[in-house]
Amino acid sequence: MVRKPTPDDRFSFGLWTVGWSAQDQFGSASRPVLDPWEYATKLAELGAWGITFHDDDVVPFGADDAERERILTRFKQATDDAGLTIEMVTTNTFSHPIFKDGGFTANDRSVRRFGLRKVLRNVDLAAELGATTFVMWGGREGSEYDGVKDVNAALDRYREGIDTVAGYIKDKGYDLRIALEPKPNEPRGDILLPTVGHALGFIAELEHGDIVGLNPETGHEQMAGLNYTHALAQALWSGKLFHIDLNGQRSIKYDQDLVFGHGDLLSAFFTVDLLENGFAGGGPRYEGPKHFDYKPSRTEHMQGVWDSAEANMSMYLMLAEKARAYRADPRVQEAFQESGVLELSEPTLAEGESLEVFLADRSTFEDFDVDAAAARDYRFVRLNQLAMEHLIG
Ligand code: GLT
Ligand code: MN
Ligand code: MN
Repeated sequence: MVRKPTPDDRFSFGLWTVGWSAQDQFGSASRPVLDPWEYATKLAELGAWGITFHDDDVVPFGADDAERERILTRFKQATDDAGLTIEMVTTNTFSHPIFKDGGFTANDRSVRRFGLRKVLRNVDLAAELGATTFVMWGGREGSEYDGVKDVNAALDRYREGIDTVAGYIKDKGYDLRIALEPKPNEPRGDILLPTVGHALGFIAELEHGDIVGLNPETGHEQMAGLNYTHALAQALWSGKLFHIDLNGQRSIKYDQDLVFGHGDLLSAFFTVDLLENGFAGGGPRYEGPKHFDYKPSRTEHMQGVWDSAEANMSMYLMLAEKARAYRADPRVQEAFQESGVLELSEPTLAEGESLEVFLADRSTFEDFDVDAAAARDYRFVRLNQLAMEHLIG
């Protein structure tokens, strides 16, 4: 039996996850759409701590100011009553046909100006509701055909857009940080900022990059054949892991958005191990919410929606318990030593060692016993088997 999640676990969900009525490219909706506050109330009952949403998840696109105010007041009341924290807010610049060629990087300048206004308006809302993260997933920023997009200009416009938003946040004094969410493709043939690495390179070119970081999603890195845990690790190392989207993906194919752990289970184990226990040798830790961005499968009706929401949290809690036992196991600690896992934290040059001294040290090269070093048995397989034992033994 897995214990019930509590607000102390800091699990949060996008409203668009449980709120997805399962309409896809091949079929119409398979479930009803509830009011936004109904999802919020139910998620809180299941033990979630937080909720996140796009502007359009709560207020229909194009609603007038009075309607917007009415809906938002009702939604805020429901989240307050349920004790839910609105930890992140994001903007939909991908659903409406106006954004078919992107929001910040559309070839049409009037669309870019409209997109920027939509985002800035939503930044005000995010700050008003007390959110501390503002995710930006540029799902339509990209192309299907290489000849139609001047990528140099597109990246200029992308930078202009993000810097304008970040500068606005600073001018207003909002306690808000932007988290870019990479994805390699879908809905565009190719999306700009396809992976965590691309996004880190982009952030380094920004004027206001200090308040811009990342929101890596499990399945999005895995769609590119990449290692999600390594992506989180590099984002942490760069001081840029601002938020996470946990879910499941089984290999390189369309974006599955499965329940966390229902894709690559071993990878999910090491993701949780990193989030809960940190790096083996210490270092930066992720302190933010555990946010799930999944889609209840189209086969599910309403009970299936709640079952799957619960499954995300249960998977995380089960893996967290196993990851703790793994690290506490004396055999694992001993294997860490033998495998040199902890040795990697020691700098290659000694403290204060000059390059001159290093080059003169014959024991490192001229007199070094290469054969002995080459014969070292790292025994990584044994260490990995211990992880497997904790995971499924
Ligand atoms: C959309 C996408 C997600 C993003 C959301 C935030 S929207 O559902 O598939 O990965 O996190 O914009
Ligand atoms: Mn996804
Ligand atoms: Mn996501």
